[in-house]
Amino acid sequence: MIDKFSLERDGFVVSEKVFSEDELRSLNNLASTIVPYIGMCKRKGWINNNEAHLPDIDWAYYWSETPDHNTYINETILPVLASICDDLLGVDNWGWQMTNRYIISNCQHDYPVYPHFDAPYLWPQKLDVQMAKYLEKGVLSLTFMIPLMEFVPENGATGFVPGTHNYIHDTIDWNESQLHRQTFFNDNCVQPEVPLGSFSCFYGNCLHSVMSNKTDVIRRGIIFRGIRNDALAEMSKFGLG
Ligand SMILES: O=C(O)CCC(=O)C(=O)O
Repeated sequence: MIDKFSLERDGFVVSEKVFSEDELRSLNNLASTIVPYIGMCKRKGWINNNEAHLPDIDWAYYWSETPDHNTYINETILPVLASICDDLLGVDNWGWQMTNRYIISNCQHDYPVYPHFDAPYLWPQKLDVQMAKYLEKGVLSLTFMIPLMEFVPENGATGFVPGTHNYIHDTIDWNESQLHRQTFFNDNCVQPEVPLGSFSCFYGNCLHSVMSNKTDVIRRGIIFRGIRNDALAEMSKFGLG
């Protein structure tokens, strides 16, 4: 890992170049053909999976499903990421979040930030489930973002607030505290560059957000998330994705 940021200290880190740039460019071409699943429309706000396939949506950003049968993903990318999960979450102590393997396409926009935590730290549909408060202490999830083109601040490289993973956050008043969180985020976030061939890895409880893309090129990245087994079991008990 490049040592400008530290997973332990900051909650996120950028890897060295480990993946083939040509393969990632091919994946970017493939990703451009996959229909949106959900996302944020500049004029209409949140668009769910009933409407996302419709043509002419003025997207700020959207998610589409990662292809299941891609050889480079399955035989090269996932094994690299799995070995990191083995190290940090424990061999046989974690699994992939299968319902949330997305390509995020960040279009040209200046939409407000949406700082958030990832599963299993935040369930916007069930805010009373706060696993960080009652499961055994330790890392509950690791999110990986594999850029399909270089991530730089101009095209909306993911924003993070360093060190936020060190706290147990109360999410009950999530909706009411959104404006305060946006201000806090805008005042404190950093946007590490992630070269093509590298990836970012962050704890699910490190506050982060999709950022505005000031270029006219859609910035895509693939997201995978490893989650500790006890949290996966809770998710299945509560019917959470
Ligand atoms: O696209 C990004 O930079 C961040 C995406 C993200 O936070 C998410 O999909 O939950």
